[in-house]
Amino acid sequence: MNEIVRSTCCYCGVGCGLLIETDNGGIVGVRGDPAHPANHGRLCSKGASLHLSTRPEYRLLHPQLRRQRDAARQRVGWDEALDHAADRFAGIIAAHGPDSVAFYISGQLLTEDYYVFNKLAKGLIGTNNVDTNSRLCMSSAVAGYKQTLGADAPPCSYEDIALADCLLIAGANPAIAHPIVFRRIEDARAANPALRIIVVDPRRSETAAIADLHLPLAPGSDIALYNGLLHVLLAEGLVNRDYIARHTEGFEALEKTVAAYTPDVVARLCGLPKADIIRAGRWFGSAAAALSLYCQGLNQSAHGTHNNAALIHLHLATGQIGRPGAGPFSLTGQPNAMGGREVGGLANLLSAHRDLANPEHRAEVARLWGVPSVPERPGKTAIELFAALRTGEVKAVWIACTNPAQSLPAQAEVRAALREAAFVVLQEAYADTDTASFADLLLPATTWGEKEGTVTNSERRITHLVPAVAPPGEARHDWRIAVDFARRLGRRLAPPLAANLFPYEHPEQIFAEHRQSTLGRDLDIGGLSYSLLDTLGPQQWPFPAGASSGRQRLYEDGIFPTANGRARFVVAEHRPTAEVTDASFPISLLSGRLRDQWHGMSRTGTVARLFNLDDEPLLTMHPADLRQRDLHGGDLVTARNARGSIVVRVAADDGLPRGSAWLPMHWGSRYMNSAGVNALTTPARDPFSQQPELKHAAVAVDKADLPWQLVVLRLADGGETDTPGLLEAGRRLLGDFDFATVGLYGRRRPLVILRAAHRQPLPDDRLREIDRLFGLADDAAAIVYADRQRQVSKRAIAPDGRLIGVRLAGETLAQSWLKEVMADDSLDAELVRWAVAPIGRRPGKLPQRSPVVCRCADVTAAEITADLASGASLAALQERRGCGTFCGSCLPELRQMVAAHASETPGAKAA
Ligand SMILES: Nc1nc2c(c(=O)[nH]1)N[C@H]1C(S)=C(S)[C@@H](COP(=O)(O)OP(=O)(O)OC[C@H]3O[C@@H](n4cnc5c(=O)[nH]c(N)nc54)[C@H](O)[C@@H]3O)O[C@H]1N2
Ligand SMILES: Nc1nc2c(c(=O)[nH]1)N[C@H]1C(S)=C(S)[C@@H](COP(=O)(O)OP(=O)(O)OC[C@H]3O[C@@H](n4cnc5c(=O)[nH]c(N)nc54)[C@H](O)[C@@H]3O)O[C@H]1N2
Ligand code: SF4
Ligand SMILES: [Mo]
Repeated sequence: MNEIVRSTCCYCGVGCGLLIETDNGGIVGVRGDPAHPANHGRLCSKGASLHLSTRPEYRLLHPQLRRQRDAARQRVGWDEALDHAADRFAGIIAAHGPDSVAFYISGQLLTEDYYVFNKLAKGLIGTNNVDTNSRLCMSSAVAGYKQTLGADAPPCSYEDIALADCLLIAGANPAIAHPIVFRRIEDARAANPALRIIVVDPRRSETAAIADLHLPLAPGSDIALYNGLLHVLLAEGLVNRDYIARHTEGFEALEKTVAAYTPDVVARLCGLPKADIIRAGRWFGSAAAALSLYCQGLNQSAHGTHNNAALIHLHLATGQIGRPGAGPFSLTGQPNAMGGREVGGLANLLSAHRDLANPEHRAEVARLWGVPSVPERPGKTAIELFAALRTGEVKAVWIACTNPAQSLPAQAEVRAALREAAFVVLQEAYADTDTASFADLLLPATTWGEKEGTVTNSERRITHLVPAVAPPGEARHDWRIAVDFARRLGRRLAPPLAANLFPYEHPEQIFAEHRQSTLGRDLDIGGLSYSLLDTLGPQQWPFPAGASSGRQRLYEDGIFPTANGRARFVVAEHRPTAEVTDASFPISLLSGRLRDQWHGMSRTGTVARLFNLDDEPLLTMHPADLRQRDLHGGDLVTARNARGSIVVRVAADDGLPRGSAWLPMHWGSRYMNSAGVNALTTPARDPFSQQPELKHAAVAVDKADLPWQLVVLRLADGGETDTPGLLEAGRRLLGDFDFATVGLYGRRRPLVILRAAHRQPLPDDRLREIDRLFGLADDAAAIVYADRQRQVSKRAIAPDGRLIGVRLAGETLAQSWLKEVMADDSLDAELVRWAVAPIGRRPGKLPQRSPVVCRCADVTAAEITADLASGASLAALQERRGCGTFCGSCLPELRQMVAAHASETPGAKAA
């Protein structure tokens, strides 16, 4: 029987609501939830394909334990797993003290999960060593808000996007990273011709396409730019002296500082035209409502806190805050980065926006938890934590819902630390992330669609989630695993104290305790409960007892949560990036996101459709930089510095400034033969937030001389059930080549693609082994081509004339057309022999794929035309193919196709 369960998307911080459709205990579909205020029914390609990412073959289903270093892990029961973990932690704590253990958790956990981990570390064990991947993500935003506004709270709402008349999008690429926020930006653009959009990004990003003014500043020069804009505001009399006098402090000192940031100086520091700096200042300063949207381009910097502060200054100096359409709106990355911050899930924070450094706050939390004290010594932040693991100061680490062996900078050090640690626990939903290979204990966790608890999105909106399906295998809820471990550890460490610390049998008990901790604080949610969230729908905090709805906007009264109620200007000076490019390492390496992949790809990397836009990690560079190195798009290069070296393919992008390169962050050791971009990134970090400078590393890029190439294209002819095994086959081969990637592609059926290159040809017996691994060994169904002299060997397998696999070695030109026809599973039997034709000749009449109209549902113009011809209306098209029902960006084109069809066809109705 089909059922519909309300939930949210587990990807980005937009926090879109969706409806999960289940059938027979399995998830069979998703749709945007029209009733959710974050998205009003829209979803992007990632959210819209969530139901395709739930296959049990990819999941971690049972606890696994390795009792001795280098031994294989074995399946164990939950009791044995957790008792072992408690013994190890208790032993290490007894011998080396509470600070010898640590927890490294995630902004993708639910608030309740987070709460328990925090209490376990700070309340029971007595260590503040609990940090999260938010350290790589939002900690500079947290510090920036706290330094200026006094508390870590984004003051705006998504609705402000429609109300602004100047949008400053700085170091953010919402077209890719927050697509449904971007849909709102597009709507605002369409509704308000006077809207001015400024995009500050070294790259001409996908978001820059919508900008009226793109400021491609030099990487890392944001402080100079915002100081320069403030200089312009002052020079042109566009600051709000009255607001500054009544609601802020510290302006005089800043005014002195920015006097030196003249448009000339800033033009030089940022590499921007002076006129553009002045224009941006005027636009911001003369707007009736100015809204900033910002993200990792500001945060992931060795001066990220001041990047944030310098931007917030512009709002304080003009009074563009606490009003409709105005304010500094930090976009959160992960679905529940906000919830983690609310419960104090960072090494320097305590529950409900309390500070570890504040003795009163520590006493309050200790009272609340019923423990004698909360430790005073700040915990280790992410980078410090892994450095301490490497030196042995920290001996055991419990990792949950994050993949540090891919996402932390300077991977060589991180992986050495994980290898040498005395005890590593990993609590994961998926089977084999890069971190899993280092785990002594693997604990299977439930994930999207299976959990109950709450999440808070970028606009402070809390949604209550309920499970749609039962956990697979023996997977357990994250809060439950933490509680079961805490009880066991409590019995070993402090029996009387621990007896009542973790009484929870249901997540709402945890929520209630968290709610209690927020009373009277800026994020007071005293009026919320699960049932109220179910009846009223998702709510923004604060929501104190007695309130009838959450608060849309903060600081409307101009009173800030600082000691004297005034917001603060802090003096921020321009600083170079931690690593400056030079003759040996002349390229500044940027990294970030692609639209259809999520971080380490444990989930998105299982969905073939999500590779169709980008199926390889490409290092993009300015065409002039390529020419200078005698490189062409498609060539392989080595990118290296003192920390590591990787081999990738290059592509030209004239939207990049000269002297920089850009690489997506998503490909790690499971999809390529290196750790990916974080082999090269620097652990240098911001002094206030301790957030590392993931966005800038100095590297050298040179041509890689790997003349011998190999490509395997293998259709998963059994469909999704075959895909995991084929991907695994590719993975086993990655290490055999100087360059290799494995991934998916496909529409009708998944196609697994291995691409490799090597110094010299592989011998025939190795090729045979590869053929065997990919199920291409059947001689009866094989068509082969070999040119010994040129060391070319090709093999295609076509049982009953249907091409299911091709292996090209030595010469691989046919791969691009083969990829397309195989993905459609549309190759005529007579064309099969072309697969192995010499020098990649292509057949004359190749089936041409019609252009894709709806990228989310992957529907082509031909398919739409065919449906229209058979009498379908727009509604019927949407129902049948899903096109135009996710992000909505193709709706204008769809409507136009329907109208054109109607006008050409007498009697047809335009829907
Ligand atoms: N598709 C997809 N969406 C995601 C995610 C994902 O993995 N995939 N992850 C989510 C998470 S956790 C996060 S944190 C967000 C991140 O969201 P964003 O921060 O919007 O995305 P990024 O691609 O990391 O970087 C944004 C931009 O910063 C620019 N940039 C680099 N250096 C500088 C600089 O010095 N100054 C300025 N002004 N800009 C600079 C880059 O060129 C890039 O275009 O995305 C979230 N959404
Ligand atoms: N070079 C470079 N590096 C970066 C960045 C960058 O821009 N450039 N961005 C940084 C940023 S902003 C971020 S946020 C990080 C993200 O980095 P990570 O946190 O390492 O990324 P994910 O792949 O999202 O890891 C989450 C893991 O949790 C698992 N999981 C999913 N759901 C659940 C669940 O419910 N419970 C449990 N226990 N596990 C679950 C997933 O399978 C996945 O392996 O990367 C950072 N690293
Ligand atoms: S914008 Fe896309 S990825 Fe982000 S929450 Fe919405 S559907 Fe999910
Ligand atoms: Mo993030």
